[in-house]
This record gives sequence, C-alpha cells and structure tokens, in this order.
Amino acid sequence: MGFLVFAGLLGFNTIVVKFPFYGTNPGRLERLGGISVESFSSDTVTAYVNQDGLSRLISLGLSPQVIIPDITAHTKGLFDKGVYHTYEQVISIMTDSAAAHPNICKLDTIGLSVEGRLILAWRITDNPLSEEPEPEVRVMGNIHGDEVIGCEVPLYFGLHLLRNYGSDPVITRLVDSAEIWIVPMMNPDGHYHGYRENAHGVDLNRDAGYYWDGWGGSSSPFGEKESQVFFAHALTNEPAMEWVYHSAAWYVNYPWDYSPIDPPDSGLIRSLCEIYADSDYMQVVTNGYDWYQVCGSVQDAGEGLVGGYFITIETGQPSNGSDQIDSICARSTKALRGLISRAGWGAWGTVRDSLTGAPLMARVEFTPDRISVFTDSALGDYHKLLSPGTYTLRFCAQGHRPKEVSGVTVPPSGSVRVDADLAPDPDYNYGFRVIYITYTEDNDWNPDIRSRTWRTLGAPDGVYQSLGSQGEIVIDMGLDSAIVDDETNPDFRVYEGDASPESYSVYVSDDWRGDWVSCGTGTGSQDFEIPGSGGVYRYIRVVSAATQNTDSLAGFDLDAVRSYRRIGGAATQEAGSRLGAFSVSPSRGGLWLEIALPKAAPVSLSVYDATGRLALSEEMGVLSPGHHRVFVELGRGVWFLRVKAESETRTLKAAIVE
Ligand SMILES: [Ca+2]
Ligand SMILES: [Ca+2]
Ligand SMILES: [Ca+2]
Ligand SMILES: [Ca+2]
Ligand SMILES: [Zn+2]
Repeated sequence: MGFLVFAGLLGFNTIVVKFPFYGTNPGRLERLGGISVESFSSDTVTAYVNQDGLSRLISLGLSPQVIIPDITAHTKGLFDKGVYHTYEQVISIMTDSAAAHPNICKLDTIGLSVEGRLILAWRITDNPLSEEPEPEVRVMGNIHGDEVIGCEVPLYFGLHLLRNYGSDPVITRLVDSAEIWIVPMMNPDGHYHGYRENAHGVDLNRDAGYYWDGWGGSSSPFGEKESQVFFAHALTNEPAMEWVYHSAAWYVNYPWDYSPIDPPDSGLIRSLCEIYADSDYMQVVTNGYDWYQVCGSVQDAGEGLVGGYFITIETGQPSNGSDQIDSICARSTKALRGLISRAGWGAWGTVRDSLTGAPLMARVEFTPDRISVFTDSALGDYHKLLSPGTYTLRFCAQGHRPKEVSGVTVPPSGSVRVDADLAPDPDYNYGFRVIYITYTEDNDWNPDIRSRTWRTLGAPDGVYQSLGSQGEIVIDMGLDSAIVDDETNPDFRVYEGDASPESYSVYVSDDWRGDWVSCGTGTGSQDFEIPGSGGVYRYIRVVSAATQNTDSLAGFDLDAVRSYRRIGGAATQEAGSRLGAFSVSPSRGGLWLEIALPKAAPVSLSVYDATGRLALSEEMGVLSPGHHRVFVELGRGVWFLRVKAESETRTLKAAIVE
C-alpha cells in the first residue's frame, strides 16, 4: 500500500478516489487542478483529490469512487488500531506530525539506507530550531528490519509527546528540558522487505565499532551505511541516554553485550533498568552477555564510545492487528516517561576557551572511573548521568591545557553544574576520542584491560590498552589537532605504555570510514612521517602485529598518540600570522569568510561537518593582497572550515543556528 506518502499534498480533507480510465496518460488529469495521481493500472487510476478535483472528475463523467474519505483521519485511525505500519505509512506519519507540531518538532533526514530509503528522525524539544544546552535522548528502533514492533514503540512514544505537550505536565516538562530524538526505523530496507539484516545482508547489531569482531556478515567496524548514519548522528549530538527497541524476548538488556564484565557505572545502569522493569511488568533485567554474547552491538558502541546510558529493550512481537501491539507501546511509553527526565541527572556544564569564550569540543573524564563523555561542540555542553557521590572531573580539549575539578558532589536527584574554561596550550595535541576498537580473544577476560579504551587518549602516562594479536583501534585527533604533513620534521608519535616493545602498523585518514594512508610499521614508542606531501589527517589507526603471546596483555600496548603540529584555533589567535587573518561570522543560511592577505596567494577552502565528513571543497584561485569577503552557503549545524593559503592551513569553526 503506497498511497499514504503524499497525504497532505492537497491540503486538509484530502480524499483518495479510484476510477476507470482507458487513456495512456492519466498524469494530464493533474493539469485540471486539485488532483494528484497516485498510481494507475491498465484500466484504473487511484488519485488524491480535494473537493474541487472531485467535482471536476465527476463533471468529466469519470465516476470516481471514494475509497478513503479523509486521509488525515485515516492515518490517525490506522495508528490507533494497533497495526504494523508500512515504510510509506511511517514516513507519512512522521512528515505530517512534524508539520502539525512545528513549535516542538523538527523532521530530520539523518541519512539514507543502502537502497536509498529515508532514515528519518523527529527532534522533539522546545525551540526545535535552536541549539540549547539540554541533555539529548535518542529513542531508536528497528535495527533488525523484521522486528517491526521496534519501529512502533518509538513512533508511539513520539506521538505521545507531540499530542500531550502543553496539556500533560510531565510531558511538557520533558519536552522543555531535553532534546528527544525519535528514530523509529533505523533499517528501512529491512523493514520494507521484511528481513532482519540490511540490504547487504549484514546484521546491523553486529556492525558497530566497540570491540567489533566481524559477526553477522559485517566486513569492517561501522562498515554499513546505516551504522555510519546512527554513529555520525551520535557523534554530532552526544546523546546522554538511548533506548533501542528490538523484539526477541522480554528483556531490559544493559551493556556489555561483548563481555561478562560489567561497565564501570553498572550500579546506576542496573537501578534504572529495574525502574523500567517495575513500570512494565513483562520485563526482566539482564546483562547482555548473560543473555547471549554479541560483538559489535549498537548499545555497546553507545556506552563505550559515546559514554551515554544506552539500553536495549526486547519486547514480544504480537501478530499484526493484535491489541497487544498497542499495549506494548503504551507500557513502553509509560516506562520512558518515568526515565527520560533522568537524562539530565548527574553532572553537566559547558566547556569554553578561556580567552575567546568559544565553545570547545572537549572530553570529560571522571574519577572514580566512569566512561568519558564529550561536549556537543555547538554550545560546548556535556551531560553525564552519574549515581550520587563525589567525583573529580577532568576536562580535555585539543590545543588547551587540561583542567581538573575535584570535590564535585552529585545529588541524589537532579544535577550539579560544573563549567570549565580551558587556557590555550598549542602543544597539547593528543588522541581525543576512540572511534572504534576490534575484539581479540587474548585479553578478553581481564577486567583491567578490557573496556578501558580511554587509556589510549590524552598525554602518555604509562596507562595503556593492549590491542591483542592483530587487534586495531582508530583514534580521532579532533580537527584542531589534525596531523599535518611536515616535510622536514616527524608528523606524529605513537607511545607504547610498557617496557617490552611490540610491533604495529600505522595509518592515517581524513575520514573515520577510510580510505587509510599507510605510514609504515613501528616497534615500541616511535615517531612517524606521513608519506607524500601536504596531507592533513584527522584519524590515526594503529594495528597490532600478530603475536605469539596470548596472555591478557597480548599485542601492542597503546598508551597515547600525539600530533606534533597544531593547525587552526580561534580566528583571533591567527591575527599576527604570516599569511594574514582568517575569520568567520555566521549569518542566515551560511557564513561570511573573511581573508586578509599580506601578499597574493592561491587559496582553497574545504568545509567539514562536525563528524569530519567533507561537505564542500572549492579552489578559490590566486587572491590578491588585501581583504576578501566570501559568503559560503551552509545549513544549520557546526562546521569546520579548512582554509589553505599557499602552504599554510588554518581550521576555523562556526555554528549556524538558523
Ligand atoms: Ca529545547
Ligand atoms: Ca545539544
Ligand atoms: Ca608491550
Ligand atoms: Ca595512556
Ligand atoms: Zn533485534
């Protein structure tokens, strides 16, 4: 059934009609006005019409037969009857409902599937067109295409928010205080065809990059388009909490899926899972590994790489039309209502440059040991769910001196705010964030080694992560600390953390999805050169050599990586530099780039989004000495502009909010 896609095209009260037609081109009927042809067979046309279009068809003697008198009411009715919606219906419901609630909802296409279907998200919050320092929550489903109840629950919950905002005080508070992303159909090809995997036959819940091991047909960590979409969305928005809906059993399933060892915040994780299970009487709490081991799951990647509170919910999947569909949706909604406000509990704040006040892309580390979180770089805000107690927070940003704040007391309910201003330090250019790590059996069982990927970040400190035989890791240096090829000096350094040197290979790339440029092999701590000339790279990949050793410290013991040269920084810091000044000022629909050159120079511009994806690239030719002002058309979001003038490269950051 495809005819709900264009519902609303003709305004309110759109009618669906069917009539006999023997011509060759029914499309020309549309020229009459008020008619939109949906489909036709050899003798019948199905069309959307408004009242005028209907009258015209009648006056032409085509005898239209009304099959749906009011498609808006029909769509709503369909939802309330507890059926599994088709791909087209989900798209239609999401499009229409976003349009009907513009004050609290924005529809976003966060990506496309392998076969080009839409991966849509609702961004539900007050002021949905603005960035605000609010905790973000993602409710996602249908990673397994045939688990269609996993699509219905997020959709139902999203509609519950939209329809009850303003009248239900709990919902109003939720929507006002958080940014809630609803992604009902993460695997639209699987949903459309009715199979578990994506269109490449890969199980997307084995394709994510936290201790990835090539299960489920996955050929590389985040190798599939859909996985790249949800991970890039997480990197841009840094959700503090995520609920992922599946159907195979009745479980509230918490990380890890890959390992029997509980994550560092397991006390808090389990207590929130128990609250969920108390709210939905069907549910039982389990550790993912205890149920069955999986490598490359979505929740492990969220917990391990984003630092959020990521939970998988398994529900039963009743047959289509069963009233059980609605009752599962309603029970899940009740549980989510009670838990989502807690995304703002714990610690939060903003991280800024102490000189310019510019928001920073920063990592926040915790003692006692908790998984690090990252700021949303548009405003520099971070949000970490923590159990009550006293913590030390450590803030790290590229090109800045780290700062520690101790004695932070997290209250039993609500949050504590800790802001940090970091002083510039051009020499601080160490690994910023882990993008993926692979699983090896060697050191699987050792709790001191596994799930401690952040030991590879920041300055060398003798604390390391063993990669295992042929294990590998990808580290994001952040844009401000990208590795720049220098013809005469080494470009970056890899540090091993223990006293017995082991061998490894190193690669760099400007995209975490590859392609990788080999920088050769090393043994122990060592400097590296980028081959060729003039390259600028953001990501480093370290691959341990095969080793005879199979103990818990097998493989290369990665302590830290360092970029030797700093590019970019705030525009004000560039004022005195050799090739003049560069600055950006955001405007409606784009930004102004200002370039002041002391002498003529060839200038080129590349624009990247916050996940490092190249959005725009332009050769501007040789610019004359003096002042130049160029408008760059860009959409809302955080952008990084890399300006190259002769051999100098600068990176500038800008946030466009409208
Ligand atoms: Ca908001
Ligand atoms: Ca945000
Ligand atoms: Ca070693
Ligand atoms: Ca270290
Ligand atoms: Zn599943």
